[in-house]
Amino acid sequence: MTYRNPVISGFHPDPSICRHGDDYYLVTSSFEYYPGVPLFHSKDLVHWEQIGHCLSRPEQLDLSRAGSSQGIFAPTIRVHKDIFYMTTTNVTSGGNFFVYTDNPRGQWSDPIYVEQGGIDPELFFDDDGTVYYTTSMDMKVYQSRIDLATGKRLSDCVPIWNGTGGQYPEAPHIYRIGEWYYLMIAEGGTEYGHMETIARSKRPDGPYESNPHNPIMTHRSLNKTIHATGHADLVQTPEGTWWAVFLGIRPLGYPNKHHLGRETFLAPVTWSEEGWPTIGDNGTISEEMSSDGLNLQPLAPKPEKDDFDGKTLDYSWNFLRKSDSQLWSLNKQEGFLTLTGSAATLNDIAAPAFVGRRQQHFQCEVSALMAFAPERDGDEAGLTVFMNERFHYEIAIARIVGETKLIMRRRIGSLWRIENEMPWGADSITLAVQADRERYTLGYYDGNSTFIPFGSGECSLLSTEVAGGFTGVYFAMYATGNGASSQTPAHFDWFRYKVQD
Ligand code: 6LW
Repeated sequence: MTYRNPVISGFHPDPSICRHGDDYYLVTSSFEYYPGVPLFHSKDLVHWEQIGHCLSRPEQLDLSRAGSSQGIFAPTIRVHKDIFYMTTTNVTSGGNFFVYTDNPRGQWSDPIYVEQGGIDPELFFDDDGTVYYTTSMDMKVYQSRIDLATGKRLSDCVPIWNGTGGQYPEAPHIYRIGEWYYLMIAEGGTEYGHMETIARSKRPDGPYESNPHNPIMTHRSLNKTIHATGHADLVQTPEGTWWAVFLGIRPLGYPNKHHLGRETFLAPVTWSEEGWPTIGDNGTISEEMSSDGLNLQPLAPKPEKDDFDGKTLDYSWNFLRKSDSQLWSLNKQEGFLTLTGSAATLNDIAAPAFVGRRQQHFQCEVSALMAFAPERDGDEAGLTVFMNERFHYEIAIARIVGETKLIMRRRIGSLWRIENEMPWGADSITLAVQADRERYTLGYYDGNSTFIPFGSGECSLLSTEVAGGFTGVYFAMYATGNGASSQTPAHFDWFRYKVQD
């Protein structure tokens, strides 16, 4: 039997994992998106269901100053004495902190801040009750002991390992296995030079001795469809076998460009007789891998269509920076998601009326039935294919110089233009975006359910290699008044995400 990588596709980087009994929990980083730190559950390591977010209240997550790819960096999740802890960094507000809960499907605590610099924090609970806090800072891995109740440091913060010479030694994780403490890190940067290395010590605070066989995983310079593998975390099954989750990318074209973001992958871990681990097949991994040792339990597929009939939004939906009840609502009687545009646009580092989900497949189609009859010049609502405020494509209805129009716009860095427009008379429209491996085709469905293309844009121009940053493409419903509050709300009756990979 085999399973397919990535196990969580689309923008889901920096995975961290823990096991509690037969249940696995996994978190990923979330940057400027709200709620923060998506939380997944699995019974078999391969099939993952999102069960919430660790940061779902404004008291836990202030992204008001977060530019794109700022905000929430890499998290670590751990369980200790039946309490779950998630620690991460808000790089634009407050720095390092952790939250905890006895029920990961419920609410997580308010943040407990830790006075330690750096990113990619790790919480390690030693058997004697000591809690170690380890971060990546100034090209080294630093550590202190902390008081779990207050987050206060109980010792100086000191460097414990520099790695093997790759740039950005980061994503430290510590494991006690037998008589050894292992310190595993990522090196080389999160791009094409990414790798995973490991060291060990008889004590959690070192001195750490580097594995002579490092790196234990890398795809640098290899002819592979998956690149940038690294930022790993280890977990042991109840039966005793070891697995790693880590990030990777699936670039297309030449030179390489990836637009789905960094995704979450899974590979088995083997241990040498000298007690050193290797990830995958001698440090490399594949899209199809053997599931030997796993008891696969597939999940029912998620419905393609969201009718917005529930009391709350599905966990797959995100806002930019915050959830603002002035800008969106769910109308339960009629089953609409209503967006009311503010002055903020998709070009601003702001919190526009935006409800989006990740693109998780190269080939897919999104469509949405929208009722919108703008009356004021500037009012606009529709669908966006969104990488960040400087790189996005739209298909929308907009009021421009007294006329209501269907428009297709592209913004690529400092270049932007309405590529196509025509007068639009009807009060509602089914907007759609069809994605393949080369391009997005934006258009609408006519009365005969025929897709009418209205413009297109290259996927590569929304890739990380062009747009920069740490995130991946979103499909979003949005509304804006383009500089003033919008007079007319946009009602979305449904949104469909159809996989065609
Ligand atoms: C993450 C860090 C990194 O915290 O990217 O390049 C950051 N390195 O490990 C964001 O994913």
